Amino acid sequence: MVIEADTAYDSNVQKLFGKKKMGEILLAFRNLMFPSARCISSGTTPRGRDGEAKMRSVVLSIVGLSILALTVSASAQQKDSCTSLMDSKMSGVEITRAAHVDAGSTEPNLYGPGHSNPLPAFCRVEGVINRRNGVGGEEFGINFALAMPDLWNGDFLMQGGGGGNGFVMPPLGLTAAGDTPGLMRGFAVVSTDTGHKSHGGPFDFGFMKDEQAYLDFAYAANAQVAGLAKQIIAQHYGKAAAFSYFAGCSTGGREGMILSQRYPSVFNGIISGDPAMRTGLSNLAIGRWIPIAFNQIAPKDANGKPLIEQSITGNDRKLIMDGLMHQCDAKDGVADGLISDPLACDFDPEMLACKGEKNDSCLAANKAAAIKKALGGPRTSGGTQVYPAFLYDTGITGGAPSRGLLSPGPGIFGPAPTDMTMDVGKEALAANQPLVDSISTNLTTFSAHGGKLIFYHGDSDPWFSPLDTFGYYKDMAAANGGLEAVSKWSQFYFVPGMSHCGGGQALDQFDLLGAMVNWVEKGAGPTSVIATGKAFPGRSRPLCAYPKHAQYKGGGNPEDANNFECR
Ligand SMILES: [Ca+2]
Repeated sequence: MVIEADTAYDSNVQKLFGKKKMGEILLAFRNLMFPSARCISSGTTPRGRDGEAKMRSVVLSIVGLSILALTVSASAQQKDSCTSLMDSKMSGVEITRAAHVDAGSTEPNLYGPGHSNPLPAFCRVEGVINRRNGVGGEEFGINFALAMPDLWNGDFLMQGGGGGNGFVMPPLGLTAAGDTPGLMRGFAVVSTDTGHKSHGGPFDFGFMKDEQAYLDFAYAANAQVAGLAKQIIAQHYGKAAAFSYFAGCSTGGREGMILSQRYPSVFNGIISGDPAMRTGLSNLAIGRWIPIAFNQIAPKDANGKPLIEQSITGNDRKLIMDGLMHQCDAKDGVADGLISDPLACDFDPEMLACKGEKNDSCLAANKAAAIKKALGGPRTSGGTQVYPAFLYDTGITGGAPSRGLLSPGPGIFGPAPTDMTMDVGKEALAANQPLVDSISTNLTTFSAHGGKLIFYHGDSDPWFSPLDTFGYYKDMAAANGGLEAVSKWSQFYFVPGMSHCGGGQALDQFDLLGAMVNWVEKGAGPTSVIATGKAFPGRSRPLCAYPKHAQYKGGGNPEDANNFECR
């Protein structure tokens, strides 16, 4: 059973990702996964709940030079403590590096030019858990990197992965951290490759042929690394981390869900963004159902193959976007290019269908029907929905790299299929991946110890439907006492316009990490956080927890979040 699911997943992934030029994949992946990398800031003092760190930061800011000696002394202690970690003896663990890094260093951006802004002083520990030889003699092992800042805020943050993992990303804690990554806030931050090395970019799933590597990626590695990181943190600082957090998007979002569902005691707070929650089924939707619907209306080449890129024209996309904005933009009180109440958007492409002869001001009836079918999500021949619809949002007509759903063609998912039909029921059965899918709703242990769980999802994510994550949230709420009870420890945020984990016509910079810390440590659950983004310079909006959305109050500058309320 497991092997079948495994093979199906592997082949789905190969179909979707297998033949794309690596440079384009890397660039697209960087844009999709690390949109906030450009915004890394430095120099922020730690939050300071930890007494020692707080005192140190306050004193430093007030007294200045005369205290430098104290800092140097503290730093010397940190350096000694750091290098001594090389001698740690932990079963199954090899520490391969333990070195103090002075303030001002940078981390390279693995997926493009540039690097982070200067980092604070920290102890960097690298190592590998369970180094072994697996299928084909290949060396496997769970590699990790842990950054422990000299000015520690007393807490631990694990950052999630992306794509097929296989890289140890710089442990900075960028996800949902606004413009101040976790390391700059004083968190000890860990990252991991979850048990294998990529041999071909962010979507190399070849490791899945090795059973243990598959299990490590599917669910097992993160909790092991978290446990080890906690040990090292306690050893280095002389006391345990007070609170533990996880934040990740895409595969990292899935990892967060897995941790809440299968390792409920490891983290106090988990932030899960655009989770790759059921990739077999989402791949079925975006890699099969949607393109096949468009193939059915596409012109054919001389060999009878559909020319999918011509199935929807630029004029069609303009008609749809104009119609969508006309129908839904102002529902939140202001026509501002953001559909802030996505669940209230009642756009239907068939509204635009030509009544008589086709002309430039209407959609051909067969196209309107195909678009409605495509975005309505895959259904079996009996009408059973196997994956949810996608939202009508501002990103659906977008171009590469985060190609919108109404811009079909080759892209990050590889060549589009040329099939004209599919058996949804049969393909959906093969698309379930019990070990990978993060769909269990029993969170009684997680919630009972005070765990907090925040979801966010870009309304224009072209890979995973926000309605799938939202559907999970509703199912999970129903299974745990209802939405009102669950909202005391779990929230869901729609992010208008946002593509996969960032980008799009969106305000994609928001500090859910800070909100989570307040919730866990002070008991104050957020009702909203402020969102900004380079797509709309000078604009801010509240990002509101479901069931509320940002609504313009009706007066005042509509660029200012203060003139909106969560309603
Ligand atoms: Ca609006």
